[in-house]
Amino acid sequence: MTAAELRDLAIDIAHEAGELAQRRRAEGVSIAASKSTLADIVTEADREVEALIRARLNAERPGDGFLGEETGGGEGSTGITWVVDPIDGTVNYASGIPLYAVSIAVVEGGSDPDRWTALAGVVRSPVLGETFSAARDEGAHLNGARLRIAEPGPAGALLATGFGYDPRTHAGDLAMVGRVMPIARDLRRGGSAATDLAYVAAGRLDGYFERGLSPWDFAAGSLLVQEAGGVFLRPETAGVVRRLSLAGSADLVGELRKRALAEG
Ligand code: LIP
Repeated sequence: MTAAELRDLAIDIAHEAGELAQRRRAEGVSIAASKSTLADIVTEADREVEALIRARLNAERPGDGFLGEETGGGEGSTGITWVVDPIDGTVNYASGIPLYAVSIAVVEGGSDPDRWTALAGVVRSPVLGETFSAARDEGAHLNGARLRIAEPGPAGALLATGFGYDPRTHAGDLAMVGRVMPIARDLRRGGSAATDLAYVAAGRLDGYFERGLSPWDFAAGSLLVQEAGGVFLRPETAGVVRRLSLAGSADLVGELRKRALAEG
């Protein structure tokens, strides 16, 4: 399958998965468990949506690998791996805040983000009816319309960020926000990294920065940004476990990197 064909398969599955997530939300959501911390929750819907995605991929692409937030990973035999966050923005979803997304990416070269090549990605926002999609070298689109990143205006950059589930990391993350704010016109914290990255690709946000994302949070959104003419970067810093993710124009990402990583 070509990258465009993989993208179109991901779109079809993301739409079905998004409809299931919406139905379960309307029926009432139950917390299934906490993961890394009390704040890091998983709902029964997260698990059910990931199972649906996995079943569809097993049927359509039986030899491919899979890396999902809720069920982990498995290497395939084709060199192709699907990287899935069934409901990105889980806390929003569980709280009834309609900003959540199904994120599905397909990569080649294994499931290490530092080594893979992303072939296609989809971020589906079911409540808003928005499908952000990209295929390598085919551009990024929102419901079929071509996307292009934005450059910050004279008032500064409209930025988004997020905070980890571990309260012990909040002080450091807030200090990083303080170092970045002098170049910002304002800051958004939407609660879904995949959506934030899709909004950078769409030019709704100028830039994004966050520490500690998981591969499934950024796998699709990073390709959207790149195919919309932007840069997605995860600088490696010795001894740093919660790596920084950056997205935006090349100039803005360079400035964000300098400020975010400065010792404060
Ligand atoms: C979430 C991200 C969010 C981040 C949260 C969490 P989840 O993903 O989308 O931006 O700040 O810590 O990682 O857990 O909802 O799939």
